[in-house]
Amino acid sequence: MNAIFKERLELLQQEYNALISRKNKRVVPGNGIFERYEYPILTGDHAPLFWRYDLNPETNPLLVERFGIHAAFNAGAIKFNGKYLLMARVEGSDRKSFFAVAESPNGIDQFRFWDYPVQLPQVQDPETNVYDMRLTAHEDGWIYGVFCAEHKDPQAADGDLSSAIAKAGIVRTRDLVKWERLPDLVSRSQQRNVVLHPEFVNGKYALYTRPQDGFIDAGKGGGIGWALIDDITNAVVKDEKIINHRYYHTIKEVKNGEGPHPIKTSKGWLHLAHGVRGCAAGLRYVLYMYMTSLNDPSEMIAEPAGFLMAPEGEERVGDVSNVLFTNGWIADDNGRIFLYYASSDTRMHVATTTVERLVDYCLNTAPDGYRSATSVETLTQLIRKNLDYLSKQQP
Ligand code: M1P
Repeated sequence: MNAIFKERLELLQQEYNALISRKNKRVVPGNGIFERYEYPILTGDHAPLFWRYDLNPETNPLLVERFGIHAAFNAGAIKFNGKYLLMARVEGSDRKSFFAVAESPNGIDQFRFWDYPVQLPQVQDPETNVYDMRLTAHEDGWIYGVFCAEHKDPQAADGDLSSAIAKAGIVRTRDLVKWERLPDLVSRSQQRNVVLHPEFVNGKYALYTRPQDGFIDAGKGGGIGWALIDDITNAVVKDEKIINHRYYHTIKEVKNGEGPHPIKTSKGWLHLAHGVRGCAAGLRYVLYMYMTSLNDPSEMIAEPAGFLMAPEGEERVGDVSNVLFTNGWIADDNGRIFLYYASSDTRMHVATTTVERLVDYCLNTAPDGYRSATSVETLTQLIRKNLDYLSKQQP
């Protein structure tokens, strides 16, 4: 082993070990709804050295990188055998993304990738790129992964090397190692952000969908859809209704999409989603919440105005800046929630909260009145209530 190789290897190992073992710090006091954490929990730098380097000094005497990985983001999440697992979208310098599982003992730090990325079985018409897997431990006993499978648009004009088609790919597993690929979802429109509900509804599988006119534009899609599926092994969207609409001058006027599958609580299903609006800086992606009924998970019962989380600080900058996106959260049996979110298509973060706090947020935050005047009215009511209360407290 030559001196350059040895020195570089030592430095790389030190840096990697420090990153993997770094303890995270909760940022307090926060807004009471959730707490952010100081450090991102998963990044491209978390990729093991044996993914990025040929570690044989004979074949790589200068120890230069052989496979660049620059981002780990938009992760599905699941608690499995007592460990907190993220199904990350890992992106290489070649722009292709793939799935890889990273595991943590506590959900907030020490995330470490499993040795190999997911070996995703291919379909007959193989996609170019895959991303944003939502994991659902379904009551049928399987763990499903639903993800975006992106193809070059076969109708694209000569010279158009950008137009693409988004479909929902579906896989299932019992151990998160061996995966069975099911046929892609059949739908009249393109689909992205498709999520499997964890329970049967009227004896059928239920999907949250996001019908879209084009690859980027949701167009007439209307919002987050809901479709009951007869057979998950040949999934076809026959009827689709919009359950969470987009509105003018809101955080989701351009598009929205279901995040991870909703969490069941005694007061209803808690939903986490992303909303998109346009501005001079481009598209701005934020996270928001809504709740649906226990009797009918497609029936809206509450939706606080505006966003739950928007990009802050370093979250605002990355490969696609001004983006927060989520497709994973974990609710522990004691009601603690680990909300996993990605910033700017680059890195993963965690925020912690509880079922109690999120239900309180959803049921006791005023809905959007869609006008400045209604916002002022809501604020004025709160101010008046507080000032009345405080004046009565004075000696
Ligand atoms: O770049 C921001 C996000 O854009 C897409 O989300 P949506 O379909 O809602 O526009 C996805 O490609 C997502 O992966 C990405 O984070």
